[in-house]
Amino acid sequence: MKKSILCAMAVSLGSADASPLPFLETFEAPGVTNGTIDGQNGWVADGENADVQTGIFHTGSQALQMRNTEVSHDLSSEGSAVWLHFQARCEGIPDSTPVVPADANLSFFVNTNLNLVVYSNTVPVELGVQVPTNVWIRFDIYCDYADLYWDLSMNGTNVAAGLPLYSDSNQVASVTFGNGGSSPVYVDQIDIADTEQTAGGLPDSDGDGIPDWWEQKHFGGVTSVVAGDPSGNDGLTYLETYIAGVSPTAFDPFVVWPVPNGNGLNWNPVPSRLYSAYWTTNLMEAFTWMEDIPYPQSEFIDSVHSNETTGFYRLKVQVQE
Ligand SMILES: [Ca+2]
Ligand SMILES: [Ca+2]
Repeated sequence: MKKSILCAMAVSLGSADASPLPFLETFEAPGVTNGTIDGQNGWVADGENADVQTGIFHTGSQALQMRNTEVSHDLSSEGSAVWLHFQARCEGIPDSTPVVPADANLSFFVNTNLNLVVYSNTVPVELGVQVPTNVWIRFDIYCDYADLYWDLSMNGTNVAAGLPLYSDSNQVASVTFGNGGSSPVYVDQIDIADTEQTAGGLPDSDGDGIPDWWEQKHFGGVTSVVAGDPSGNDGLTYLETYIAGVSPTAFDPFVVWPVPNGNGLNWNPVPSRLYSAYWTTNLMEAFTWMEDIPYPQSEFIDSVHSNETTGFYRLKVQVQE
């Protein structure tokens, strides 16, 4: 049976050699070498041609080329959400419609009209979104296993949000890419994580600094909040609650507490955040920068002012880029 799944995330039983998230696949040496991907770096290919090649790539000097094949990789995750992004490139028009496996959580594909088709639960929905050929396209997926929905963006623009998951699994266990046609599909820069990864940028449809996934998760639409408006959390703006990683709807302070001898701070760190510690001896004076502390560190120890009896710390938090 021909399958032309461009991307399907399917759940299967986790295996002993499943890769823990985050999982990054660049298709570069020495991780993988030229030739079939089957058996390299944990990938399993089912079909004719699934090759790492050097002719067409997005980043580095190699990418995966697929024809009449499916490739999958086992994953293991402790998280309740998955952020997936990758680059894909279709060289021709797909000539078949894929069969989505019953254990898939979410699935989308490019149909024979070059339109995107997403699965809303078990129902395929053709979007009015044309997929260009012979050009690299970035796809971003947010999959929420707590609230059982997923979002899809193409080239940074949301094209579907809040779609119910195909099955009620509560963890990702594998990812599958496929192309049932004989015209090549290329894939590169696959990045799958179960914490927010802001380094490559996240889709932000209204450009307000709060990514789509967060607006969708908390307020049911990717452009639902105005970043500078007051949230339901004690006077913080929505943007501030996103950055600090606290509730935007209820009182939920970001708590910083002193280390036992008082010469430093502890806090609960949020993924993809950079914390900066500042000091002043007098609140009438400006604070002086002391140190930057990236996630997952959660402590600042002040070796400069350890002999001083009074002073004030300030902890600044920003999103890592
Ligand atoms: Ca590459
Ligand atoms: Ca936004």
